[in-house]
Amino acid sequence: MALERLSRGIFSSLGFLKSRRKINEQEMKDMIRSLRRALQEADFNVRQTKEITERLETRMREEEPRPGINLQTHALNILYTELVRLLGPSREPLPRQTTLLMVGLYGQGKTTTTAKLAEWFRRKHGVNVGVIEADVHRPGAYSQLNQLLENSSVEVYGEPENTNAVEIVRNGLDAHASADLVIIDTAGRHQLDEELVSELENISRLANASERILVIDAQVGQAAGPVAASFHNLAEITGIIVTKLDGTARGGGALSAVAATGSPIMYIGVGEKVTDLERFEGDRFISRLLGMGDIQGLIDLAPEDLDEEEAMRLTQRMMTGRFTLNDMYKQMEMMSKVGTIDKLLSFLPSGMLGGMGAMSKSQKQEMQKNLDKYRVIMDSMTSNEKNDPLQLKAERIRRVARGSGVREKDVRELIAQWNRSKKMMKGISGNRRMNKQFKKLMRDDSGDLNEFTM
Ligand SMILES: Nc1nc2c(ncn2[C@@H]2O[C@H](COP(=O)(O)OP(=O)(O)OP(=O)(O)O)[C@@H](O)[C@H]2O)c(=O)[nH]1
Ligand SMILES: [Mg+2]
Repeated sequence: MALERLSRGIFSSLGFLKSRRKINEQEMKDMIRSLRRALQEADFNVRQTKEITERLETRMREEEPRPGINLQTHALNILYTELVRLLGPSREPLPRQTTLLMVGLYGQGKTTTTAKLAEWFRRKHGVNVGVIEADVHRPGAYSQLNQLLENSSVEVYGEPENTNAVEIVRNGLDAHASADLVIIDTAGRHQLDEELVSELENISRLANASERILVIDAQVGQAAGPVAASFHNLAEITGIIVTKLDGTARGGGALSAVAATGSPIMYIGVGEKVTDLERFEGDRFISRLLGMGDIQGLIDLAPEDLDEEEAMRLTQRMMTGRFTLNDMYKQMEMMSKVGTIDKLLSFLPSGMLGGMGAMSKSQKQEMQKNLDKYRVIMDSMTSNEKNDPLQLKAERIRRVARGSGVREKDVRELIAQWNRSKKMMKGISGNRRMNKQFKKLMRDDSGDLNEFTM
């Protein structure tokens, strides 16, 4: 799998930078050359490869690494931000007066994703969704779509006996005239052959869809760029959905699809069920694509004033399951120094901290608010109490609440949160993969970089 090689390629290109603060001209040249190869092998197109390596070189020449940060980490952080930038911001289709045309090659997940999107808009936006099955080539496409949506109120339009896709779309649009959102599933092929091209052109012209969405399997790799380019020529793609990201593929080829169409990735498919659809988040995608040291990233992201030793000590305590309210407090302080939780979370593997990385934006904002509140409450506690919050009985809880100007419920909530975090930390320390990664991190400079992937 080409993508699995990316992280290995990057780490071997940058490996020599570990424990270095300076490099010479020749080393820079060699590094860029080897990085270029790694990116190309991992499905990046020539233009992207050139752009990324040039930006890296420029920034490495212009930007001094922060004190205490070695050049490798510096370079990795630059690469990370450049890749996120390359992906661009994501967006969602509007939930009203919208027609989505789903296109893509054979077996990429169009029909499944049509059902997923229909359910997504019905559930999340409460709108009236209708779907049209316009695939007249795959036998059983209509019943497949019906089956996927059998427990949903989404209306499925299809004419399983009709072989004229354009006609079906015309009738379907009439049938769904009152729907807020209509999604049209089309036929796939191994290749974009002439028949499919003219059929798609006709459907596209008739439907005058507001969004033309390319569905692309995460495993396609190198082919993603050219495939996306040809569909773009045909139907002017406005958005991309990458499917099967629950598998082993990391989906780097999708970056070429972004480049070829100039359109954002909107969602990702993470399973076969109708609910297995997620909003696309570029930063998490890149972390996953690079498969690189998340804990390391978390620590290195902190500004100079963050005590690295303290961060290490904390992480170590987290990993051993010893975790007092004081530790949580420090962890929170650290978070606030790092800046937004968002940034911090993007560096955590999604299993860590109970899948906090998968929280929605509003959940994250909620958490940020809680942090401020918790901090005030903890200021009213003795350090003994912070070491063992379970000693706080009703009377003390009342006084702490009064002392910090919050409700008793808030104090109890803080204790409950600590209890949950503590349990999670225990879970993490019991997770062998995380533990292994952590031990490598602690070994510091002697560790073998190539093994640093998750
Ligand atoms: N694991 C996983 N499987 C998926 C995902 N999306 C689709 N699939 C599976 O991929 C296979 C093909 O999906 P379809 O939705 O039939 O693909 P299609 O593009 O409509 O295929 P054609 O109509 O034959 O061109 C099915 O077995 C799906 O269950 C995903 O996100 N994750
Ligand atoms: Mg299909």
